[in-house]
Amino acid sequence: MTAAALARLRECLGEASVLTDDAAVEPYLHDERRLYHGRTLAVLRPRDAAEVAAAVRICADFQLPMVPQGGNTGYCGGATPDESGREVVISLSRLRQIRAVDPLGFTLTAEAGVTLAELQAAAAGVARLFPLSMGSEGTCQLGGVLSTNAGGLAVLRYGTARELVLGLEVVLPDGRLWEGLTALRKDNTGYDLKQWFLGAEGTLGIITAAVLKLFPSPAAKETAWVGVSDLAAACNLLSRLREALGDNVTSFEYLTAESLALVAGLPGMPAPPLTGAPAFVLLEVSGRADDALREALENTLGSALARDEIGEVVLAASDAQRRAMWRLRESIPPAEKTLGGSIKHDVSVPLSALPALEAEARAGIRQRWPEARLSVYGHIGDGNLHFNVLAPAGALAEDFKARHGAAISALVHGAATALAGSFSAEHGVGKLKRDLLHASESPLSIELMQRLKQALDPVGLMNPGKLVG
Ligand code: 2HG
Ligand code: ZN
Repeated sequence: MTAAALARLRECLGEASVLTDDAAVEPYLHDERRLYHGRTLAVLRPRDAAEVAAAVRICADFQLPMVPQGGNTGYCGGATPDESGREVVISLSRLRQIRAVDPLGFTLTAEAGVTLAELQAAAAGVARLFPLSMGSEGTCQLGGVLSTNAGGLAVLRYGTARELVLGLEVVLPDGRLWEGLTALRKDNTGYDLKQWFLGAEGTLGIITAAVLKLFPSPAAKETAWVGVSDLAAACNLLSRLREALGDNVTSFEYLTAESLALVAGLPGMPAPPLTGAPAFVLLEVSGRADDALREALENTLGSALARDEIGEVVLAASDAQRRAMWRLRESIPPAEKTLGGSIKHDVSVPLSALPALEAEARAGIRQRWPEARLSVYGHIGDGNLHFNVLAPAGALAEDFKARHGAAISALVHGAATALAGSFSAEHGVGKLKRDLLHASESPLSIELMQRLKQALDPVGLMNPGKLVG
């Protein structure tokens, strides 16, 4: 039966688009963090939406479970097949067309396999901005970005991936193509169907293309690196900045000296613009050339300094210095990785509760694991903290994670829950946080999710074992 399925897939997609050779399928079998390693019946590499639809129809006919995969940069194992060897991986990386760019309508229509950096470049080519931005932008792909409702570094101003979508094209679990590629900004005609698939991690269908919102390209940008005593001081600065500069505040990242020290261990890193404070804010404001951003920023930072609310400040004097600041921030996850990885937490709470969250989690860790190293940073403007815990210096990372990971995560997630927070602000659920989802959401929320899943994928073939599937 599987031989017959493979024969049909080869006939439909062509030999070269159906990989079964061990070496060829290997890169598709594990996730970015190497938390999971699966097996697969075959990796399919369709070239367009019609081929995706045809492949899904064949898999549905043979009742083969399917795992959609994009750039494979996710953190929760949402795109990795299980160990049964029955699941078929459907790679979207050959859906590479930018189908349309409309500078007048401020939209861009692109296929699932286009990388985030390519989308940004296509928008910049017509003097527009596609604002989603994150460390993995060179390799992460649109389909995955939308399926995980990715966040990143400019959510404060522009929102998460979900908020940047006008229309979607989706292959449903039975192989039908839902053509929802509208570019309308107003369309009040019933349920907003595209929302079902955004952040659904490929459990309800496969996104093959999207119409995205573009924005005016900011002519001016100012970036600053500010020393702060703690997270409360950072939150206070954010509030002052927003009062003074409103929506010009584009990014507001918090990073502790602990995280910066990890980055310093990577080869070729620029020196931090300033050190000596317990924590730092990396902030960016952007707008029109005549917005007098620099002056407004200098005034706001100047009065905060005068009131002793912040420490030293460095304003980026060149684009090179600005890029160096961002490089330091974006190098925190790779720095953790070179040390054997961390026990990661991607928690969010209402912004005003952020200092309490950090204090609570720190105190708990210090009490039970006084030697553990911390790497705490995050997207403060979004109330989102990455509270990561590393093995004590000299200890074996794998061993520490295996022995203490569950208890440490229970502590950090417990602190977030007690403050009405979320255990997954931007990284999604996948396989990794499936149990947490069931434990944290109300029975009614889980029931509603399961009903939606049942309605769209009654046989349960689409990305099983992820989210509520
Ligand atoms: C970031 O903010 C990413 O850099 C990764 O969300 C966070 O690795 C992490 O814990
Ligand atoms: Zn993040």
